[in-house]
Amino acid sequence: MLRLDALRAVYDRFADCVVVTIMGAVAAELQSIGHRPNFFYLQHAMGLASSMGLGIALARPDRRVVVFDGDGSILMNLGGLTTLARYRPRNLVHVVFDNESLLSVGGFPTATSTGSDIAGIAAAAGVPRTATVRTLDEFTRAFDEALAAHELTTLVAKVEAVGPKAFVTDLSMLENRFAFQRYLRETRP
Ligand SMILES: Cc1ncc(C[n+]2csc(CCOP(=O)(O)OP(=O)(O)O)c2C)c(N)n1
Repeated sequence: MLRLDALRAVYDRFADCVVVTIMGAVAAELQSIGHRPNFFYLQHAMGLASSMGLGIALARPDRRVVVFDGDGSILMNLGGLTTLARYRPRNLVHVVFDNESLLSVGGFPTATSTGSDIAGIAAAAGVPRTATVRTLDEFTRAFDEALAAHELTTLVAKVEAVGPKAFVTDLSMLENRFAFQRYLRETRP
């Protein structure tokens, strides 16, 4: 499965959600499909997209929050899974695109390439719904079920270690930061 195809398959669901991604390849791929004001691309702070998603989910129980994480990123913040599980926001869907690689910085293999199981780690941390999917159909079904489940979910999607040609986009980090904050403020109930 290609991550870009997975994002395309569920892109129309994002209209009602708040979306947070890690930096690099996935951010550029989502922007290539189409940026929206409810999307935030967390630059530089590797590993912390799920923590930011947790904060937004707790502060905004009226919105579903989707985080697009990477295997290298979540492996840098495994304690974040225990905090997710402790607060267990029902409106958070945590997707980990697992390409077994630090793709955005050259493709060095991560621990999932030697057998570490992120869905297993998340379940052991106490995340109530976890799954690993390998095909586009499985991903689409599991993502929709997670959105409908109203329960914290970590969904690991095994994807090929393939990304866009360039990771730099014309949306600057600061512009995204201010516009996203404004979006959250203006949509507050
Ligand atoms: C604390 C920290 N260490 C290293 C980096 C450099 N860095 C940026 S993206 C990245 C790889 C991310 O890997 P993964 O989460 O698996 O996503 P992928 O690039 O494979 O899509 C690294 C190491 C960083 N931004 N911050």
